[in-house]
Amino acid sequence: MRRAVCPGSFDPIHKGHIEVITRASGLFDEVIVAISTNYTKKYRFTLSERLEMARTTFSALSGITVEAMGEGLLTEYCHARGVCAIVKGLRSSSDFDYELPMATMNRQLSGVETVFLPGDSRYLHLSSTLIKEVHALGGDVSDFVPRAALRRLQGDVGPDTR
Ligand code: COD
Repeated sequence: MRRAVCPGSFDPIHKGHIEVITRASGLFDEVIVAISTNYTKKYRFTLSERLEMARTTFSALSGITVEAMGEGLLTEYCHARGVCAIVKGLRSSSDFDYELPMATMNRQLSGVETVFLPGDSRYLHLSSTLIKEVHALGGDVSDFVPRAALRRLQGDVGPDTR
């Protein structure tokens, strides 16, 4: 069983994330979408809201599961969950410059490899930050996020307090 992890904040999940995660699931037996919680970071959505958006998005796809990653090192999470590879999407050379030291550190810490997938050209401009800003200023982001994330952005569902 070759299990990979796609880690991220997913605040909220968007179509760039979904496209990379779906392609990763074609390369591995199982892909875990691991949602991070970093208490020094300010999120728009709670962990349970981010879990719900991702779980709803991938509910029809076998081989993709969604769970919380916790606060610790990603390499410890990989070890605990029997993960052999970390999959990251790349939008630009600056993403690569940011990701390469983490990939090297993670391999030296634990032997886990990082696999980079080039983002799809339709979604290279997408980031959760930009989507939240465009939405907050009244722009239509419905082409960029799954229905579950659009509902959360629009406040059509109450806060998830679990
Ligand atoms: N197209 C393709 N890929 C994309 C796009 C897009 N439009 N947008 C984002 N992505 C990729 C990102 O490159 C990233 O790989 C992934 O999707 C998730 O993106 P975000 O923005 O939701 O997540 P981040 O960048 O906030 O997540 C950072 C991590 C949680 C992955 C990172 O901080 C981490 O590994 N933390 C664990 C703690 C740890 O081990 N630290 C030491 C590292 S050496």
